[in-house]
Amino acid sequence: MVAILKHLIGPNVQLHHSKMLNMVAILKHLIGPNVQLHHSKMLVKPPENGAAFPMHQDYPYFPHAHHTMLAASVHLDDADQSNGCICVFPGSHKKGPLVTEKGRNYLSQAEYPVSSGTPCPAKAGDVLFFNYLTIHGSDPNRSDRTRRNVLFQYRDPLDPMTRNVHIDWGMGLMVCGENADFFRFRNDYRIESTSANR
Ligand SMILES: O=C(O)CCC(=O)C(=O)O
Repeated sequence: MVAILKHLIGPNVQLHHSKMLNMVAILKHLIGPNVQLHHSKMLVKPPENGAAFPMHQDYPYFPHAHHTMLAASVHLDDADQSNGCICVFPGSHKKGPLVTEKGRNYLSQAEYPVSSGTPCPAKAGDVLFFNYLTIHGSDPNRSDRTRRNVLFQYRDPLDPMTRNVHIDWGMGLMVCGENADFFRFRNDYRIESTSANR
């Protein structure tokens, strides 16, 4: 992670390293003593046409039994409403998993328009944490500034997935603590043969 941030932001690795230690402390506070990476991804909203994310919960993409999963969205650029910062419904994780639009993982846009969410403006380097049941989304980027985030999803290693979906290479890396299930539960990383990869 330090190497990626160094490449994207600049050479001040010492600063990022101390931020990483803070990040582990926050993850322990939110999840518990054992924290495991589920996956990471980078989001880039280019100027003027970066697409919107309709409001959704991350739960249906990778459902787990105990809902310990949370996102840590590391901002690489300043984000505000004009370049499509993340908007949330505070406290919505308490609603539990919600019904989604038919055949999609988004929530009803009539019931949950992005415009009724609470914007979370952030500076480059800020990290926004939210549970995977928190309703969130973002507007398009209407500015002339790129909006980039790296989004990490973390969980308690003893929180089992309830459907075998969203398997990523590298998932399962321990951030801190221990994985008492290491020998009992192993993800199946096989990529199924489809007409596309045959
Ligand atoms: O960063 C954003 O604008 C939202 C990303 C998001 O909701 C997601 O990846 O689940």
